[in-house]
Amino acid sequence: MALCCGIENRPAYKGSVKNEIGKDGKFVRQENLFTTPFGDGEGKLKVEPGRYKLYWAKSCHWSNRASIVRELLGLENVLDVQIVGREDVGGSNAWTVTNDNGDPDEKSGYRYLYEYYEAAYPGFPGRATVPTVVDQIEKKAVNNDYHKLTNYFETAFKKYQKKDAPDLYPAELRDEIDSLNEWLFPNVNNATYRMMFARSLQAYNEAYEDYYKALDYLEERLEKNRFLFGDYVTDSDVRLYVTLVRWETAYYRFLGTAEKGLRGYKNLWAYVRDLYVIPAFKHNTYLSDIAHEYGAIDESNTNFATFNYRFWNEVDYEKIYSEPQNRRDLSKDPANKFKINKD
Ligand SMILES: N[C@@H](CCC(=O)N[C@@H](CS)C(=O)NCC(=O)O)C(=O)O
Repeated sequence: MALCCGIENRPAYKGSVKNEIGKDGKFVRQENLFTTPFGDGEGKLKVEPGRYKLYWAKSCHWSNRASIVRELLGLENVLDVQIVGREDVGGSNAWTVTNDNGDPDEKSGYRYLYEYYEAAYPGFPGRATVPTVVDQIEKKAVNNDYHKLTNYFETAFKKYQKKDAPDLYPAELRDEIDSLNEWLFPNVNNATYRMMFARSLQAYNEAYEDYYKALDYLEERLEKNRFLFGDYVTDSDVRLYVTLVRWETAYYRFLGTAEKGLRGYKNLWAYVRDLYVIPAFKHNTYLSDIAHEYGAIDESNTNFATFNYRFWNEVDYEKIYSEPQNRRDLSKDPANKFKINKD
Protein backbone atom coordinates (compact mmCIF):
# COMPACT_ATOMS: atom_id res chain seq x y z
CA MET A 1 0.00 0.00 0.00
CA ALA A 2 1.25 3.48 -0.78
CA LEU A 3 1.44 4.82 2.74
CA CYS A 4 -1.23 7.42 2.73
CA CYS A 5 -0.06 9.54 5.61
CA GLY A 6 3.55 8.61 6.20
CA ILE A 7 5.62 10.20 8.91
CA GLU A 8 8.46 11.65 6.97
CA ASN A 9 10.55 14.73 6.56
CA ARG A 10 9.05 17.21 4.20
CA PRO A 11 10.16 20.42 2.61
CA ALA A 12 9.24 23.37 4.77
CA TYR A 13 6.38 24.36 2.51
CA LYS A 14 4.52 21.17 3.30
CA GLY A 15 3.22 19.84 6.57
CA SER A 16 3.72 16.40 8.03
CA VAL A 17 1.72 14.23 10.37
CA LYS A 18 4.82 14.51 12.54
CA ASN A 19 3.45 17.93 13.47
CA GLU A 20 0.22 16.23 14.49
CA ILE A 21 1.79 14.07 17.22
CA GLY A 22 1.32 15.61 20.66
CA LYS A 23 3.75 15.39 23.59
CA ASP A 24 1.74 12.49 24.97
CA GLY A 25 2.37 10.55 21.75
CA LYS A 26 -1.22 10.94 20.59
CA PHE A 27 -2.06 11.61 16.96
CA VAL A 28 -4.18 14.75 16.69
CA ARG A 29 -5.38 15.21 13.13
CA GLN A 30 -5.10 18.59 11.38
CA GLU A 31 -8.31 20.51 10.71
CA ASN A 32 -9.72 20.42 7.20
CA LEU A 33 -8.73 23.56 5.36
CA PHE A 34 -11.57 23.98 2.86
CA THR A 35 -14.98 23.65 4.43
CA THR A 36 -17.22 25.94 2.35
CA PRO A 37 -20.44 23.99 1.84
CA PHE A 38 -21.96 23.14 -1.53
CA GLY A 39 -25.40 24.56 -2.20
CA ASP A 40 -27.35 27.54 -3.45
CA GLY A 41 -26.95 30.97 -1.94
CA GLU A 42 -24.25 33.35 -0.95
CA GLY A 43 -21.04 31.93 0.42
CA LYS A 44 -21.75 28.45 -0.93
CA LEU A 45 -20.19 26.47 -3.73
CA LYS A 46 -22.73 26.40 -6.52
CA VAL A 47 -23.08 22.95 -8.04
CA GLU A 48 -22.50 23.08 -11.78
CA PRO A 49 -21.99 20.04 -13.99
CA GLY A 50 -18.36 19.57 -15.02
CA ARG A 51 -17.05 22.37 -12.83
CA TYR A 52 -15.57 20.28 -10.02
CA LYS A 53 -13.29 17.29 -9.77
CA LEU A 54 -12.90 14.89 -6.87
CA TYR A 55 -9.41 13.62 -6.19
CA TRP A 56 -9.11 10.43 -4.16
CA ALA A 57 -6.58 7.68 -3.39
CA LYS A 58 -7.10 3.93 -3.46
CA SER A 59 -5.39 3.54 -0.11
CA CYS A 60 -7.32 6.27 1.67
CA HIS A 61 -10.63 5.52 3.28
CA TRP A 62 -11.50 9.19 3.90
CA SER A 63 -11.55 9.71 0.19
CA ASN A 64 -12.88 6.28 -0.76
CA ARG A 65 -16.18 7.13 0.90
CA ALA A 66 -16.63 10.04 -1.47
CA SER A 67 -15.78 7.97 -4.55
CA ILE A 68 -18.25 5.24 -3.55
CA VAL A 69 -21.09 7.69 -2.85
CA ARG A 70 -20.43 9.57 -6.09
CA GLU A 71 -20.94 6.35 -8.04
CA LEU A 72 -23.85 5.07 -5.95
CA LEU A 73 -25.72 8.30 -6.67
CA GLY A 74 -24.78 8.34 -10.34
CA LEU A 75 -23.00 11.69 -10.20
CA GLU A 76 -20.56 10.71 -12.93
CA ASN A 77 -21.88 13.38 -15.30
CA VAL A 78 -21.70 16.25 -12.86
CA LEU A 79 -18.57 15.57 -10.85
CA ASP A 80 -15.30 14.55 -12.49
CA VAL A 81 -13.04 12.17 -10.63
CA GLN A 82 -9.41 11.14 -10.58
CA ILE A 83 -7.31 8.77 -8.53
CA VAL A 84 -4.13 10.50 -7.41
CA GLY A 85 -0.63 9.08 -7.78
CA ARG A 86 2.26 9.41 -5.35
CA GLU A 87 5.66 10.85 -6.12
CA ASP A 88 8.75 11.83 -4.26
CA VAL A 89 9.28 15.59 -4.28
CA GLY A 90 12.56 16.61 -2.66
CA GLY A 91 12.53 13.63 -0.28
CA SER A 92 8.88 13.95 0.55
CA ASN A 93 5.83 12.19 -0.85
CA ALA A 94 3.20 14.24 -2.62
CA TRP A 95 -0.05 13.34 -4.37
CA THR A 96 0.19 13.77 -8.13
CA VAL A 97 -2.66 14.83 -10.42
CA THR A 98 -0.95 14.02 -13.71
CA ASN A 99 -2.82 12.23 -16.49
CA ASP A 100 -2.21 8.68 -17.74
CA ASN A 101 0.76 9.84 -19.82
CA GLY A 102 2.37 11.49 -16.82
CA ASP A 103 1.61 14.98 -18.16
CA PRO A 104 0.23 17.80 -16.00
CA ASP A 105 -3.53 18.09 -15.67
CA GLU A 106 -4.84 19.61 -18.90
CA LYS A 107 -7.16 22.14 -17.30
CA SER A 108 -4.98 23.44 -14.48
CA GLY A 109 -1.47 22.69 -15.72
CA TYR A 110 -0.64 21.27 -12.27
CA ARG A 111 1.36 18.14 -11.44
CA TYR A 112 0.66 18.02 -7.71
CA LEU A 113 -2.42 18.28 -5.56
CA TYR A 114 -0.68 20.84 -3.33
CA GLU A 115 -0.65 23.27 -6.26
CA TYR A 116 -4.45 23.51 -5.97
CA TYR A 117 -3.97 24.23 -2.26
CA GLU A 118 -1.33 26.86 -2.94
CA ALA A 119 -3.67 28.52 -5.45
CA ALA A 120 -6.41 28.75 -2.83
CA TYR A 121 -4.22 29.46 0.16
CA PRO A 122 -0.74 30.71 -0.72
CA GLY A 123 1.86 29.31 1.67
CA PHE A 124 -0.59 26.94 3.34
CA PRO A 125 1.25 25.16 6.14
CA GLY A 126 -0.46 21.77 6.26
CA ARG A 127 -0.67 18.58 4.26
CA ALA A 128 -2.47 18.48 0.92
CA THR A 129 -4.82 15.57 1.43
CA VAL A 130 -7.44 13.48 -0.27
CA PRO A 131 -10.32 13.75 -0.64
CA THR A 132 -10.12 17.18 -2.22
CA VAL A 133 -12.68 18.70 -4.54
CA VAL A 134 -11.15 21.28 -6.86
CA ASP A 135 -12.78 23.96 -8.97
CA GLN A 136 -11.53 23.34 -12.50
CA ILE A 137 -12.44 26.84 -13.65
CA GLU A 138 -10.75 28.71 -10.82
CA LYS A 139 -7.99 26.04 -10.62
CA LYS A 140 -8.02 25.83 -6.87
CA ALA A 141 -9.05 23.54 -4.02
CA VAL A 142 -12.52 24.30 -2.74
CA ASN A 143 -13.50 21.54 -0.34
CA ASN A 144 -11.62 18.84 1.56
CA ASP A 145 -14.18 18.42 4.30
CA TYR A 146 -14.41 14.63 4.30
CA HIS A 147 -16.81 14.77 7.27
CA LYS A 148 -19.49 16.37 5.11
CA LEU A 149 -18.56 15.70 1.51
CA THR A 150 -20.79 12.66 1.06
CA ASN A 151 -23.67 14.57 2.69
CA TYR A 152 -23.27 17.32 0.08
CA PHE A 153 -23.42 14.71 -2.67
CA GLU A 154 -26.60 13.38 -1.07
CA THR A 155 -28.28 16.79 -0.68
CA ALA A 156 -26.80 19.73 -2.63
CA PHE A 157 -26.10 17.53 -5.67
CA LYS A 158 -29.54 15.93 -5.53
CA LYS A 159 -30.94 17.36 -8.74
CA TYR A 160 -28.03 15.84 -10.67
CA GLN A 161 -28.33 12.36 -9.18
CA LYS A 162 -29.29 9.53 -11.52
CA LYS A 163 -32.92 8.49 -11.81
CA ASP A 164 -33.81 6.11 -8.99
CA ALA A 165 -30.69 6.98 -7.04
CA PRO A 166 -30.61 5.44 -3.57
CA ASP A 167 -31.57 7.63 -0.65
CA LEU A 168 -28.47 7.26 1.50
CA TYR A 169 -29.43 10.12 3.80
CA PRO A 170 -33.19 9.90 4.34
CA ALA A 171 -34.64 13.02 5.95
CA GLU A 172 -36.27 11.10 8.80
CA LEU A 173 -32.95 9.46 9.76
CA ARG A 174 -30.59 12.41 9.31
CA ASP A 175 -30.11 13.23 12.96
CA GLU A 176 -29.44 9.61 13.83
CA ILE A 177 -27.11 9.15 10.88
CA ASP A 178 -25.22 12.32 11.85
CA SER A 179 -24.77 11.19 15.42
CA LEU A 180 -23.69 7.69 14.44
CA ASN A 181 -21.21 9.21 11.97
CA GLU A 182 -19.83 11.49 14.67
CA TRP A 183 -19.31 8.45 16.86
CA LEU A 184 -17.80 6.35 14.06
CA PHE A 185 -15.14 9.00 13.40
CA PRO A 186 -13.15 8.75 16.65
CA ASN A 187 -14.09 5.19 17.55
CA VAL A 188 -13.64 3.42 14.24
CA ASN A 189 -12.42 5.51 11.29
CA ASN A 190 -9.82 7.57 13.08
CA ALA A 191 -9.20 5.00 15.82
CA THR A 192 -7.22 2.93 13.31
CA TYR A 193 -4.98 5.95 12.62
CA ARG A 194 -4.79 6.75 16.32
CA MET A 195 -3.38 3.24 16.79
CA MET A 196 -1.14 3.30 13.73
CA PHE A 197 0.34 6.74 14.40
CA ALA A 198 0.54 6.61 18.22
CA ARG A 199 4.02 7.27 19.54
CA SER A 200 3.33 6.22 23.11
CA LEU A 201 1.98 2.88 24.24
CA GLN A 202 -0.58 4.64 26.36
CA ALA A 203 -1.96 6.55 23.38
CA TYR A 204 -2.01 3.30 21.40
CA ASN A 205 -3.85 1.48 24.18
CA GLU A 206 -6.50 4.18 24.45
CA ALA A 207 -7.23 3.99 20.74
CA TYR A 208 -7.21 0.19 20.91
CA GLU A 209 -9.80 0.18 23.70
CA ASP A 210 -12.03 2.56 21.75
CA TYR A 211 -11.75 0.54 18.55
CA TYR A 212 -12.51 -2.88 20.01
CA LYS A 213 -15.29 -1.57 22.22
CA ALA A 214 -16.87 0.01 19.14
CA LEU A 215 -16.55 -3.17 17.11
CA ASP A 216 -18.27 -5.18 19.83
CA TYR A 217 -21.14 -2.71 19.81
CA LEU A 218 -21.41 -2.79 16.00
CA GLU A 219 -21.23 -6.58 15.92
CA GLU A 220 -24.24 -6.67 18.21
CA ARG A 221 -26.11 -4.00 16.24
CA LEU A 222 -25.60 -6.00 13.06
CA GLU A 223 -26.85 -9.24 14.62
CA LYS A 224 -30.45 -8.34 13.77
CA ASN A 225 -30.00 -5.53 11.23
CA ARG A 226 -28.74 -6.18 7.74
CA PHE A 227 -27.27 -2.66 7.64
CA LEU A 228 -26.65 -0.11 10.39
CA PHE A 229 -30.11 1.42 10.05
CA GLY A 230 -31.99 -1.73 9.12
CA ASP A 231 -32.88 -2.95 5.67
CA TYR A 232 -31.20 -0.27 3.54
CA VAL A 233 -27.67 1.06 3.03
CA THR A 234 -27.11 4.57 4.35
CA ASP A 235 -24.24 7.03 4.45
CA SER A 236 -23.08 5.48 7.75
CA ASP A 237 -22.59 2.08 6.13
CA VAL A 238 -20.23 3.58 3.58
CA ARG A 239 -18.19 5.11 6.40
CA LEU A 240 -17.95 1.86 8.35
CA TYR A 241 -17.21 -0.22 5.25
CA VAL A 242 -14.21 1.80 4.05
CA THR A 243 -12.38 1.26 7.31
CA LEU A 244 -13.30 -2.39 7.79
CA VAL A 245 -12.27 -3.36 4.29
CA ARG A 246 -8.75 -2.02 4.89
CA TRP A 247 -8.26 -3.62 8.26
CA GLU A 248 -6.99 -7.05 7.24
CA THR A 249 -5.72 -6.01 3.85
CA ALA A 250 -3.46 -3.21 5.10
CA TYR A 251 -3.81 -1.77 8.59
CA TYR A 252 -3.11 -4.96 10.52
CA ARG A 253 0.57 -4.68 9.55
CA PHE A 254 0.93 -1.62 11.79
CA LEU A 255 -1.05 -2.93 14.73
CA GLY A 256 0.12 -5.04 17.62
CA THR A 257 -1.38 -8.18 19.06
CA ALA A 258 -5.14 -8.01 18.72
CA GLU A 259 -7.94 -9.93 20.34
CA LYS A 260 -9.39 -10.79 16.96
CA GLY A 261 -9.44 -9.71 13.38
CA LEU A 262 -12.34 -8.85 11.11
CA ARG A 263 -13.06 -12.50 10.42
CA GLY A 264 -13.44 -13.08 14.15
CA TYR A 265 -16.59 -10.95 14.00
CA LYS A 266 -19.22 -13.10 12.34
CA ASN A 267 -21.61 -10.23 11.57
CA LEU A 268 -19.10 -7.55 10.61
CA TRP A 269 -17.27 -9.92 8.27
CA ALA A 270 -20.47 -10.96 6.47
CA TYR A 271 -21.65 -7.32 6.43
CA VAL A 272 -18.49 -6.15 4.65
CA ARG A 273 -18.96 -8.82 1.99
CA ASP A 274 -22.64 -7.93 1.59
CA LEU A 275 -21.52 -4.36 0.79
CA TYR A 276 -18.46 -5.29 -1.27
CA VAL A 277 -20.53 -7.05 -3.93
CA ILE A 278 -22.53 -3.89 -4.68
CA PRO A 279 -20.96 -2.63 -7.94
CA ALA A 280 -20.26 0.94 -6.74
CA PHE A 281 -18.45 -0.45 -3.71
CA LYS A 282 -16.54 -3.05 -5.67
CA HIS A 283 -15.45 -0.69 -8.47
CA ASN A 284 -14.04 1.69 -5.90
CA THR A 285 -12.31 -0.90 -3.68
CA TYR A 286 -8.96 -1.90 -5.16
CA LEU A 287 -8.23 -4.64 -2.65
CA SER A 288 -5.01 -5.85 -4.15
CA ASP A 289 -3.65 -2.30 -4.54
CA ILE A 290 -4.62 -1.58 -0.94
CA ALA A 291 -2.53 -4.59 0.10
CA HIS A 292 0.37 -3.69 -2.19
CA GLU A 293 3.46 -2.73 -0.26
CA TYR A 294 5.78 -0.39 -2.08
CA GLY A 295 9.48 0.05 -1.43
CA ALA A 296 12.25 -2.49 -1.77
CA ILE A 297 13.96 -4.67 0.78
CA ASP A 298 17.49 -6.00 0.42
CA GLU A 299 16.67 -9.65 -0.11
CA SER A 300 20.37 -10.64 -0.15
CA ASN A 301 20.59 -9.44 3.43
CA THR A 302 17.35 -10.60 5.00
CA ASN A 303 14.66 -13.23 4.69
CA PHE A 304 12.22 -11.05 6.54
CA ALA A 305 9.59 -9.29 4.52
CA THR A 306 5.98 -8.73 5.43
CA PHE A 307 3.25 -11.03 4.16
CA ASN A 308 1.91 -8.22 1.99
CA TYR A 309 5.34 -7.55 0.48
CA ARG A 310 5.65 -11.18 -0.56
CA PHE A 311 2.13 -12.12 -1.57
CA TRP A 312 -0.05 -9.07 -2.25
CA ASN A 313 -0.55 -9.99 -5.90
CA GLU A 314 -1.11 -13.71 -5.31
CA VAL A 315 -3.94 -13.52 -2.81
CA ASP A 316 -7.31 -13.51 -4.53
CA TYR A 317 -8.89 -10.80 -2.38
CA GLU A 318 -11.79 -10.37 -4.73
CA LYS A 319 -12.74 -14.02 -4.34
CA ILE A 320 -12.39 -13.88 -0.56
CA TYR A 321 -14.53 -10.73 -0.26
CA SER A 322 -17.11 -12.12 -2.68
CA GLU A 323 -17.74 -15.27 -0.67
CA PRO A 324 -21.46 -15.70 -0.13
CA GLN A 325 -23.10 -14.68 3.12
CA ASN A 326 -26.72 -14.83 4.20
CA ARG A 327 -27.35 -11.31 5.48
CA ARG A 328 -30.36 -10.90 3.20
CA ASP A 329 -32.36 -13.07 5.57
CA LEU A 330 -32.22 -10.26 8.13
CA SER A 331 -34.12 -7.90 5.84
CA LYS A 332 -37.84 -7.45 5.29
CA ASP A 333 -36.95 -6.41 1.73
CA PRO A 334 -34.18 -8.88 0.95
CA ALA A 335 -34.02 -8.22 -2.80
CA ASN A 336 -33.20 -4.53 -2.31
CA LYS A 337 -30.28 -3.02 -0.50
CA PHE A 338 -31.38 0.56 -1.17
CA LYS A 339 -34.31 2.77 -0.44
CA ILE A 340 -34.96 4.51 -3.74
CA ASN A 341 -35.21 8.27 -3.87
CA LYS A 342 -38.46 9.13 -5.60
CA ASP A 343 -38.56 12.92 -5.25
N1 LIG B 1 -8.10 16.00 5.38
C1 LIG B 1 -7.85 15.20 6.53
C2 LIG B 1 -7.92 13.69 6.30
C3 LIG B 1 -7.57 13.18 4.99
C4 LIG B 1 -6.24 12.48 5.00
O1 LIG B 1 -5.51 12.37 6.00
N2 LIG B 1 -5.89 11.97 3.84
C5 LIG B 1 -4.62 11.32 3.71
C6 LIG B 1 -4.80 10.01 3.01
S1 LIG B 1 -5.72 8.85 3.99
C7 LIG B 1 -3.69 12.16 2.87
O2 LIG B 1 -4.09 12.67 1.86
N3 LIG B 1 -2.44 12.28 3.28
C8 LIG B 1 -1.47 12.97 2.52
C9 LIG B 1 -0.22 13.29 3.27
O3 LIG B 1 -0.15 13.04 4.47
O4 LIG B 1 0.68 13.77 2.62
C10 LIG B 1 -6.58 15.60 7.20
O5 LIG B 1 -6.02 16.58 6.75
O6 LIG B 1 -6.20 14.98 8.19
